[in-house]
Formats: sequence, C-alpha cells, structure tokens
Amino acid sequence: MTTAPGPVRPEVWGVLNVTPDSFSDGGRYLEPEAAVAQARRLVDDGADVIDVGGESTRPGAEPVSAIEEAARVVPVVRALAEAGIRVSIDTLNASTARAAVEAGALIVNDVSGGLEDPDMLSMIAALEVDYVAMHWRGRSDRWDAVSDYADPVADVRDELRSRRDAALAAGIAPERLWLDPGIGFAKRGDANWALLRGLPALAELGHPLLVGASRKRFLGALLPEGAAVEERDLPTAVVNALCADAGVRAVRVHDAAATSRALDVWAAWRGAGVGVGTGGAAA
Ligand code: PMM
Repeated sequence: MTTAPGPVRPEVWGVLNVTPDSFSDGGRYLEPEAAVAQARRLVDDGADVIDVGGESTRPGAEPVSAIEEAARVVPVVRALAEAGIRVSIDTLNASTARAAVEAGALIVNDVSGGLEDPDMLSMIAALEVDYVAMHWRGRSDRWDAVSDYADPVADVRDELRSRRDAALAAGIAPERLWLDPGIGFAKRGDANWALLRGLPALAELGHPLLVGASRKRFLGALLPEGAAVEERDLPTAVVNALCADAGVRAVRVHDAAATSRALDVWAAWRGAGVGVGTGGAAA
C-alpha cells in the first residue's frame, strides 16, 4: 500500500550579502572572516544553505561589474564550502556563477531567471548544478514602469513558465530547477500578498518553490512607523510557516533562528517530515 507523501519541512536558506549596500545588512560582511562567522551563526541558528550575494538588488543600489562581484564572493564561497556548508550563489552573471561553482557552490540563485545574462542558462546546464529562476521584470530602476499586473498570480505563473521552458530548452535538468515568485521585485504590497496566497497555483508548474519574503517592505508596512528592519523578522517567520503549509520547499531568510522556530511549530502541528536539509523538527 502506498501512502500520500506528507508535508515536508522547507529548507532554510540563510542570506549572506557580501556587499557594501544591501538594504538590511549592507557592509557588515565584506571581509571573508566576518562573512564566514556570520554564515556559521546562520547554520547554528538552523540554516541548511547559505546564499552568498555580491551585488545588492536594493532599489537605488549601484550595479557592480562581474569582476568586482566575483572578487567579493569567491573567497567567501570557498571558505564556506571547505567548512562543509552547502552554498548557493546569488548572481545574475554567468561568469560569477561559474567562478562560485568552481569554488564549491552547489546552487545558483539567479533573480533574473536567466534574463540578464544570455550565457546563464547554457552555463548552468554545463555546470550541472541546481538553479533557482526567480520571477523578474528588470532592474529596480525600471520597477515603476513594470509593476502593473492584470492578475499577479496568473501573470507571474505565465512568466515563470516561460523561464522554465527556456531553462529546459537550454539543457538544465528538470529536477535541478527551482522557481521563485520574486517577492518584492517589481511588486506593490498587494501583489506580494496575492502571490503568497497563490503559491499552490505556482507549485502546479511542477518545480520546487523558493520564497524570499524576509525583511521586505510589504512586511514593514504592517509595523509601526520607524520600526527597525530587524523587527520584520517576526512577521517573516510567520509568513514562512504559512509558506511551509503551502508546500514551499525553501525559504530565504536573514534571521534563521526566528524562521527555524516557526517551522518547528509548523512541523509539530502538521506532523511534517524533515526536508532535504538538516533542519530538524524533533522533540
Ligand atoms: N531577494 C533578494 C535577493 N535575492 N533571491 C531569490 N531567489 N529570491 C528573493 O526573493 C531574493 C533573492 C533581495 O533581498 P536582500 O537584499 O535582502 O538579499
């Protein structure tokens, strides 16, 4: 007799921005030693994967050259991989992706879903690593012009489907492909909530979903004016527990402890198994 698979605890991907200007942690982890220490804290707090980024996607942030980006991230990726940590590289650039994979990254997280760098998808196919294709409508200087949706869930689903088709056509193995609705990227507050409600429709595309709601502005809008950005960690954790219920397979966070505790509660409630990563729901 076969039984239907039960709910699975999502992986926790801890954010490590090796940038001078990311909106919530810019400038703190530019030195490899500080970056590795922060990654270890995230792992101790329950992160299964560390997502290393060398270019801020924050509105108003200066784009960096791929050479500068790789110089920031490669020493950090190498140190983390040597320490036995599963590393994802958050980049739009195929050359940075390749350098990071050569330094030990196992996953490439591309917020442009292959739209920014024409070499990305074929590079990923050749590297044979996991690939996250996020929903994207361009860099933040264009968001004012591209943030309208007739139906956020249907539009994002259709645009993600076309990125999925492009990734598969480039030779990326379907089991290596993750999709992400791109919370906060060219989306106004209501569109973000609609997308979270619509996660089951996005899951119908047949790929594991990653959601990155952590500390984003639409959560800040629920807090008293002037609240510090860290105060968004509690609402982030609640959202992530609800993402787990919607079948999301990974959540990307700045504060791994709060989300891990929320997932413990969710897993106990649901009697959920542990996912691919190390996040435990025992006791
Ligand atoms: N958000 C940010 C950066 N990278 N990657 C994925 N896959 N999904 C996201 O939602 C996402 C991302 C922006 O947040 P940060 O500046 O706090 O890292």
